[in-house]
Amino acid sequence: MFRYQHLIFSTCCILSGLPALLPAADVIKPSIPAKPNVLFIAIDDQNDWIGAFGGHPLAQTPQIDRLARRGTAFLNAHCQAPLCCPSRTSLLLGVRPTTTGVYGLAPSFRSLDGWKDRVALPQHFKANGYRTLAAGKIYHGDVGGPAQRAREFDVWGPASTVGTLPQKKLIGPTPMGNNPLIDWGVFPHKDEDKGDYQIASWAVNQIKSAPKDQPFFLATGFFLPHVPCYATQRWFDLYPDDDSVLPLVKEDDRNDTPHFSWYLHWSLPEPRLKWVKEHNQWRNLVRSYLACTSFVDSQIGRMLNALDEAGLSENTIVVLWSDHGWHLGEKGITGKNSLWERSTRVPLVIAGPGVNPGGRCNQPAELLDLYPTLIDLCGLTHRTDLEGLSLALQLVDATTRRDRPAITSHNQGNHAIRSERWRYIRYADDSEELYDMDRDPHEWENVAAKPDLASVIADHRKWLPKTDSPLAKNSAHRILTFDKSTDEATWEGTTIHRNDPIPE
Ligand SMILES: [Ca+2]
Ligand SMILES: [Ca+2]
Repeated sequence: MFRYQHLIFSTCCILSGLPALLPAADVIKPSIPAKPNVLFIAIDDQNDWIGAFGGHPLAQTPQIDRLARRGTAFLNAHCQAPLCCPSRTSLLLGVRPTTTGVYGLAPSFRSLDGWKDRVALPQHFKANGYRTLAAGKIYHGDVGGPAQRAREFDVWGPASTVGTLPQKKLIGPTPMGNNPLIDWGVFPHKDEDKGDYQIASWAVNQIKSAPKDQPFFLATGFFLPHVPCYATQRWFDLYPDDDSVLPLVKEDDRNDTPHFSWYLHWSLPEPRLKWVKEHNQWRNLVRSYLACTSFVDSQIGRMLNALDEAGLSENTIVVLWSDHGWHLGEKGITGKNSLWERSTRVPLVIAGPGVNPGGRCNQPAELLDLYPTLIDLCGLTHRTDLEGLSLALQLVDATTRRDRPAITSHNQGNHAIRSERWRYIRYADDSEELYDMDRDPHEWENVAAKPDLASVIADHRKWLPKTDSPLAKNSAHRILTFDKSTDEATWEGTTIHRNDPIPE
């Protein structure tokens, strides 16, 4: 009974525009500042190999874990697209990729009629009296010229860079184009010369010198552990030089996944597991990725310390998220661009005034939810054109049910539906996968063909996006289309026939 009344009360307050967390004053801190600051932390290509998220037993992320203790960790949070540009576009606009048609690394939504003037999340903060600042990668790519940049954020800090580079690739040439970004390992350089260190330094200075009479929305986008995963020895040595660092993989795992599942990452610079094993690079890649994760964690710690030292922690909402996950051998691949857990699950933590400390939410959550959630937490003007659901209730009581599963799309017609227990995948050629995440957390056994699970599939199919837009104008890079009438797919402009060998 209590729960029911509580939900009714909370929902009414949110709908009426009252401070969203007011009704739960008995379980949260009593004073929520009218306009709390926001520290908005994005990590690029960071999967769930974070201590508090349990994706890797050896991951060392003491700073993010500290933040998770102070706030609520969303343990079943997923991106809306397993790729930078569509994921970030969705989060920043508050609408799904299946609404905008932005599925690839291009176009920028600011080049599209219908979206070029849409008020993005940082602009909504600005319109509500906030000073907005950004450093590193928040948007994917350029938003436009100086005039457009000034419209997106008030203050721009350093751009996203790797920083110091080795003189040549450390791992040698890689298949599918020998892309210069596909590299990893240790070489002598200084942490201070890395792009992410400089972004944190800039953010620390902004926190220390923040005007007292205006709230801030400070967005920091970290580059690592995006490839190239270069680390100094100090971070590399946190992880053992033996096979205990490797993720669990099943050798014949793709035998029961549809052939179409390969089309989603048909030909990419990221090497297959077969290549990294044959070239003795698997352990090196995994250690490098983990080392970069720990390095970025420490930079986040510097910003959290700055908030403490400036006396702003009690008055600042901290949001930490990644744009999508990354495979390191699972399902035979490295990289993103899949609809499985390792690619869609992201770390998501929200901490600060009004948030129940130590909350652990297992309800499905979407990065799409951040826009309406921050509107509630910060008392911004409400909007009726957002497709996410506010997580305000889960921030008070992490067990509060969220009926909608998390939905991830990769190009038109390919979708994953992640509920509390199940992952259902439907590809454009109507092939399917179903995983029981309670019994099979590695997604090793596709049970879609089991007759007794037909009702589970039917329940999940209901959530397939009703709007499934075709490609936005000038879509490019990692673009897949499928023609049912010919049974032919097109990847990056090249036709794939059913019997074509899977590229290695
Ligand atoms: Ca990314
Ligand atoms: Ca399998």
